[in-house]
Amino acid sequence: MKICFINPSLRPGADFLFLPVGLGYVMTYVRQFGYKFDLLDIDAGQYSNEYVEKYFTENKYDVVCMGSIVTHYKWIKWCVNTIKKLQPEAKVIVGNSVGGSIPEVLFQTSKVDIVVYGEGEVTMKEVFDAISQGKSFGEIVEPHVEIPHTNKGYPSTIKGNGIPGIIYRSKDNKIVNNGKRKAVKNIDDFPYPDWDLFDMKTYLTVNKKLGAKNTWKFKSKDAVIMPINIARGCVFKCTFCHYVFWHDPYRHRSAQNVIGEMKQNIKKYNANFFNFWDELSFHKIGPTNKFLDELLQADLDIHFTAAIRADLMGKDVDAKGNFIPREERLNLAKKFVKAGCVTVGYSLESGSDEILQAMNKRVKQKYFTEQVKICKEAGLITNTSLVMGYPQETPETIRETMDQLEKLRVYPSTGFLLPLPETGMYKYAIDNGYIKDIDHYLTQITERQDFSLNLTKMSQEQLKSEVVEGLKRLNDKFENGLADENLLKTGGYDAHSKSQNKDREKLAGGHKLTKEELKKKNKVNRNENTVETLNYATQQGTVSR
Ligand code: B12
Ligand code: SF4
Repeated sequence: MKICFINPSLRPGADFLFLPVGLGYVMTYVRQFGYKFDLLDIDAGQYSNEYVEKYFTENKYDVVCMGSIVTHYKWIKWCVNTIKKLQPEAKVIVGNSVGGSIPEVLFQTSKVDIVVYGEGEVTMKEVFDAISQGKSFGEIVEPHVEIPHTNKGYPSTIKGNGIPGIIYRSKDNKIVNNGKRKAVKNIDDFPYPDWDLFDMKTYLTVNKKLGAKNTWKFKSKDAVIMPINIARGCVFKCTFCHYVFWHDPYRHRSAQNVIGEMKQNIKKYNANFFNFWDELSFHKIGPTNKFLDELLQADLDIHFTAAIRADLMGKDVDAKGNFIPREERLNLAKKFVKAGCVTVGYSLESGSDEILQAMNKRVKQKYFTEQVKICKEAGLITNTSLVMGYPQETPETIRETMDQLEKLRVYPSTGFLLPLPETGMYKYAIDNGYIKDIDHYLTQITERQDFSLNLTKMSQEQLKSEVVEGLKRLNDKFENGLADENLLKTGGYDAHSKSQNKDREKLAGGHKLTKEELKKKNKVNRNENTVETLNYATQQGTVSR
């Protein structure tokens, strides 16, 4: 059986290249069972659509697999249909949220054969087994049961029994939904992604050019950055958020397992900077302390970044109502720094408690304030984002949010509400007529810095200008020197930390740039894929959502 995996390019032309962790896991997992495959790495190769078309004209496969974030729908649809036009007999499989969160749509607008819902490793192995052994994917449940969904106007999938975690096109063109697969309990059981499957020379060289900011163990330019996934899913369900492990329990790898993977990548690739690519790397103070103790004991001499929430160190009671003294929370922040943590990402999202409640964020803005203060005291940089434009948003709530950031001297990664499939806000937008043509909507969404829908009572222009004015105020106050067009898309320039910890700059051996130099540095590259894209509010070496 000839198999090809495709790694699409979410941000063609971007300065950074991110190793695709999910794909790495899936490929490494299936290889254990003897499956061999080719990889068409469009991101690393920066291949054009013409190249892809030529590639599939010249190379024939039995199975072609790809996955991406749902914002890449337009390209995935094109790619699936191109392959099916050139090789109608090949089975085309789509995973990640561009498959699992919109199967009703993708099956109508493309000729996709199988969509993988949720965690991909075991499902893919079972699908490969079935295809290679000529077995069926399952049976339709009789009488037909339609699975409810929010994608109004698109036919429902029909309940099936068979390989869990897939939705497939049957021989008579029925779209059969085998339901969700139970997530793997212990994610330590997965083999570490084998990065030798990718062109590591390219990945490491591209990222090396830019280095990482705020390192103190080594010079920023000497950073060798690699991603690692230490936890899957999240304990919460915010109404603007979606991730593929949405229906799975929150699972954390053991510290020893994570350290094992780090050691391997330190040895193989000289990695010294790890991005914890999780929805939520650390959730509770006790287990976080334990994890960091083990990391410290391993003495790896590395830097890392992690995803947390404002309540980890900003809330003084635990879930059972027990008081957590400030000192204990400050000690945790100090331990993060001692273990090599450069920044922690946790989001204010909004400075209005009413909006935070509408988001089901289950944090209050006062936790954020407290946590920023604690992190500053410990020397830990805050990387935060905003979601602007909930239906409750007004000029006052925007000012309230910016006022809070101004007081705390934190420059945010700002995005507009981007209702993504399977989220509460997507349902709201469809039910209230904001999204009328789903295919069109999905085709034009990309980055959250680019406006998608206005759900507020303000005009779109007012909403945008209130947000931009607020950012301009912060930019001037903090002397970040961002040009107007970079207030939202900060160009990878480290505006978050710049205003927070000037000492780090000295440690890293940098010099203070003049406003003119900064403006030059902050040139925006546009993603060719759409009109205005790229999340430029990311700190160099880290990602931000
Ligand atoms: C790294 C990352 C990025 C990187 C992607 C780089 C890359 N090549 O992977 C970058 C920085 C480009 C990025 C951008 C964005 N991101 Co992002 N990102 C992440 C992050 C932090 C880690 C992804 C990861 O490695 N996960 C770990 C692996 C194990 O999980 P996984 O990728 O889901 O893979 C599993 C399954 O999806 C499936 N699978 C994956 N690939 C494949 C392929 C096949 C063939 C199959 C069968 C299965 C399969 O199996 C895997 C293993 O179980 C996640 C948070 C998270 N932890 O997922 C957010 C996340 C994926 N991003 C998100 C968002 C919203 C965005 C942006 C839209 C944000 C923005 N700025 O506007 C942009 C998209 C930009 C665009 N142009 O379209 C959301 C996704 C929302 C959604 N509905 O899908 C997430 C979940 C964060 C969140 N909770 O909001 N992101
Ligand atoms: S926004 Fe953060 S806290 Fe909320 S559900 Fe998503 S990952 Fe979890």
